[in-house]
Amino acid sequence: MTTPPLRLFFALPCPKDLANLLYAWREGIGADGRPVDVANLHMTLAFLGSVPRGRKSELLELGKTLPREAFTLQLDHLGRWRNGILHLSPSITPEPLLNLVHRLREMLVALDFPVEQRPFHPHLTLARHSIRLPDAQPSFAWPVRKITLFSSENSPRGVHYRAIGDWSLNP
Ligand code: 2AM
Repeated sequence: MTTPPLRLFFALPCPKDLANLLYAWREGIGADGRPVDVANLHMTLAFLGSVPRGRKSELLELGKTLPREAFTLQLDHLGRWRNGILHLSPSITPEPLLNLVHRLREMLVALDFPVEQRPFHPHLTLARHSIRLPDAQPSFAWPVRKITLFSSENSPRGVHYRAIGDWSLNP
């Protein structure tokens, strides 16, 4: 029997305190759609999709060479895309985040991993299948101190994101 591939993505994991705040805020504004679990809140940097297990070590090595400059994200915009993704985003994308994503994409290409061609739109998904944009003005500061390689796994309780690699950023 062959071992199934992993479903991987690099992301910024939302710190627990902020995730709890966002969860409560989302409830308070009466957001519709299917909420993302509080433990799953994150910002995707690069989605890899299906990856053979044997290639995991390449990604763990790649993680070690990523830029390590810490930054703060000001989540000051609530938006909804036509695909039903209700999200928070920063109206200004910090330079270190742009550098990080640029470098990550560059290294993934060099290793022959599939890479998103579209421009990077930093966002934290709050809910999926949303049909209504609540009228609300967010203002959350997210001190970004960690990059994580996640494996997206299905369990009887829904999708679970398991951290398989973590790299800390230097303030
Ligand atoms: P999101 O960043 O808009 O929330 C794990 O599936 C994460 O990777 C999700 O957060 C998801 O969307 C993001 N992602 C990006 N491209 C994806 C794709 N083609 N399929 C599934 N998830 C994708």
